[in-house]
Amino acid sequence: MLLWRSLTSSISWPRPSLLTAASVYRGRIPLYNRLNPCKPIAAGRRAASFAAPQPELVREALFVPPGVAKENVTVGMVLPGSNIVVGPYAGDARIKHADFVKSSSRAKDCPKDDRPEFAVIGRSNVGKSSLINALVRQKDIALTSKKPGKTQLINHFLINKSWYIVDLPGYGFAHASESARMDWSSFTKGYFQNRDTLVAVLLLVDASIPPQQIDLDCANWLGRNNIGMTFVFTKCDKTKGGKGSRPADNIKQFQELIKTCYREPPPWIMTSSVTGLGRDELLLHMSQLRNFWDNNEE
Ligand SMILES: Nc1nc2c(ncn2[C@@H]2O[C@H](COP(=O)(O)OP(=O)(O)OP(=O)(O)O)[C@@H](O)[C@H]2O)c(=O)[nH]1
Ligand SMILES: [Mg+2]
Repeated sequence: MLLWRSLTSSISWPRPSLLTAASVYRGRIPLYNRLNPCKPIAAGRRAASFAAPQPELVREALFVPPGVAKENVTVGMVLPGSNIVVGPYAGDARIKHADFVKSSSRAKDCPKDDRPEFAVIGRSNVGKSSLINALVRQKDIALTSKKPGKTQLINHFLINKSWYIVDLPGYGFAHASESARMDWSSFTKGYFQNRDTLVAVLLLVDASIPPQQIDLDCANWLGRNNIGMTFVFTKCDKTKGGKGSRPADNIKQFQELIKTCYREPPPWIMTSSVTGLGRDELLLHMSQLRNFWDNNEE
């Protein structure tokens, strides 16, 4: 577990990397669905995709999991819309059951068992609850709202009776110092520091708006506390209206801002809870994090 944490949260100052949304490939993004775990690609389509010219990989921008050597990575191993390489720990990513378990107001009230869990965090209104609903394909298992601040407690959802997804309250109301802003809720902080079963944090970032300082502060706080994270860009369907900038540009800018902070590029993925973009890919990534954790738990 410690090895994985150091891989996903290896924050260091300063060591530049080439982490930009557009720079994982120097060609076109590979076909969506190439690694969809639920729908294997038919032999004919597979053959056709191998025959197509392969874009050049920018290996320095990739998140390479344990069990994979960077020099052996091929385009087909990278999840579409992400920098995430799929390795030998990836497994069955399907969700067959999802049950709401409980809401807790304190870390010590959270379920006490040794099942692995993923925490979903981000600014209020970034789409945390919507992402959970999209992942489990249930409309309202997590409550959503147009008004920020809907989720006020730590909510545990049990998946396939074997692991948890946790919906946490959003941060981002106060205009205050970094430390004050990160103290968005003492119980949330307490949760991160005391939850031994935490496999990784999914840090959600709204791709429909330019980078926000508070998200960068949150990433830095997680990094300093050695908590593994995956950046999940939300609302990637919002290509029109808003403040005029497009998700791809916002993601690129965000990555420019964080790229000097990491020894190895952290995993990132583009999603939309409206269109389902990135759903299967994110679940596959979570399966490899989970399986690695299961196999290396101390
Ligand atoms: N277009 C679009 N809208 C989204 C997406 N995800 C969430 N939303 C909308 O964003 C709003 C906030 O979504 P929530 O899922 O409640 O956000 P949250 O992060 O859980 O918010 P809090 O619980 O208040 O912290 C809702 O109106 C959602 O419909 C997305 O991928 N695309
Ligand atoms: Mg919510």
